[in-house]
Amino acid sequence: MAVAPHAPSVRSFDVSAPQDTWLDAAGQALAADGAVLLTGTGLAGRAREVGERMLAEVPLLVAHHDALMAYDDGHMRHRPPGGGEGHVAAFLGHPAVLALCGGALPGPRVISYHGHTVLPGSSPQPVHADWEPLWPQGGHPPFMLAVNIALVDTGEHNGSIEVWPGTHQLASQDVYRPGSLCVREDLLEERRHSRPPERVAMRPGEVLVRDVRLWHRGTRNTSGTARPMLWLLLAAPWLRAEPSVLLEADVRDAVEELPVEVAAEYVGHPVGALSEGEAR
Ligand SMILES: O=C(O)CCC(=O)C(=O)O
Repeated sequence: MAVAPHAPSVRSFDVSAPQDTWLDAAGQALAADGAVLLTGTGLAGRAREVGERMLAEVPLLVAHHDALMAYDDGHMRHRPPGGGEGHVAAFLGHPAVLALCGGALPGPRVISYHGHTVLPGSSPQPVHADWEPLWPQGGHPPFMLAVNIALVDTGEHNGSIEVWPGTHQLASQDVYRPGSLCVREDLLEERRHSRPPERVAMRPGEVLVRDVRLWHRGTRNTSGTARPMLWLLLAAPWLRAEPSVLLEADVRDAVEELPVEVAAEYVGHPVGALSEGEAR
């Protein structure tokens, strides 16, 4: 069957340029495609450092595989380091990310600070959304954005994320398999022909901002090394959702100075892969 013409790939914007040269176009691309990639963030060094720390925790993830698994084998929920050495304030308060997210979602609140690590030999996840629409028939403006920050070079070899551009606009309760946020197979087949999915290659420190309704999935990591990534949720201030941001007390001042509200719980013990609330 011939593949119908479709819009170009997920667009990428170099945010080291002045904001007035990219912000409007990035906002429009986010609204139309449901995802945009931000490059030139200046986060590369800190991202690599945190990536190293998270890679050192991989044996813990393997030991607690079933408790930490998200959807399928090898896709691990992985809480990032929550203290000063985790560069938390830099990741939660990046000005370009906040400008873009704040345009789509006035006054957002960070309600989740987590990570995903894809282990070598992972099975692809089912295509899913991260959040259900606010009401059954959907068709409403964005209410929550997911922010993925790459910590290592991420490509087809080590499980780059797959996204289905434009599908945030299709969100309704009829899209998912019963009792889940996994997209119905017949709809995937249909969509594949009108606008196929894409893999998003990312360099350390690059940021993928996506509408939580966008169809996406973690893929197979065929390299011999795990692939960590950060995953934040920024929600409209009026949304009622249980926050999950666990941070160490030493970063409290820096986080509270950020120009974004962070729904954090601060604790007096180290925060990492197996912190409170995670598998033991
Ligand atoms: O880590 C990834 O590449 C995507 C993971 C994901 O979508 C999930 O676990 O919900």
